[in-house]
Amino acid sequence: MGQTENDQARAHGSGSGELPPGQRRQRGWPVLHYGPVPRFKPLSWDFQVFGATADGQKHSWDHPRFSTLPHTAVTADLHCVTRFSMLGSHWGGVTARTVLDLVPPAADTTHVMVWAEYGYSANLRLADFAHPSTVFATHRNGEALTVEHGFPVRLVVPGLYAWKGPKWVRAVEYMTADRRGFWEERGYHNLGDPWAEQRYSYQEQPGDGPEF
Ligand SMILES: Nc1nc2c(c(=O)[nH]1)N[C@H]1C(S)=C(S)[C@@H](COP(=O)(O)O)O[C@H]1N2
Ligand SMILES: [Mo]
Repeated sequence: MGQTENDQARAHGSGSGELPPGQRRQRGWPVLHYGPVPRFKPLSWDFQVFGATADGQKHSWDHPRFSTLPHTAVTADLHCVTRFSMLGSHWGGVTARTVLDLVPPAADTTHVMVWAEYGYSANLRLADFAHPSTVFATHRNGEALTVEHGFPVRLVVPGLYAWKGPKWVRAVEYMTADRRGFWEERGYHNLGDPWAEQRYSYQEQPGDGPEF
């Protein structure tokens, strides 16, 4: 019996250590992002969950309280759409599942938007967000993230291209319909599965994403 697409995504999502098509292995960890590196302001920093929450309320954690949330370790690869992949990192942080448990979404939630400093955003299907290895990482290989790599918190979504993982995360928005994030509005694929080489929006099939 063949694997379903979902089983495959799950297997890859947990950090298979394999190279997706069209990718090459990168040793070391490049820094890549659009715009400036934000300065961390501990007093005003918060992590918000808003939109279609089950109780209709916005929730937020300040930095000391966010730091007390349960931590999990996840082994996962990072695949940049510019074709480098960094295989086999150990990420430490708060899983998306923990966030979903602490702030349950309304029953009709289908997607989330993850928001970062300066308005960077990435949209995800709820199922991809809820994958057990999707993690709001604070550490890699036992060390706190540097500011260039997203300190204090960056998202890692192992089964998708790395642009789906905002650095400097500040909020999660629960959504009852899909909406394009920063790169998804600028010509990148709405779904971004590296195993299917979903790089650009012109490759989208009907149903892969909302109209522009
Ligand atoms: N806030 C923010 N997060 C971002 C980006 C960005 O431009 N801004 N770029 C994404 C892209 S395209 C990649 S490949 C990874 C790179 O992460 P790194 O610099 O830690 O290697 O960050 C992702 N997260
Ligand atoms: Mo990237």
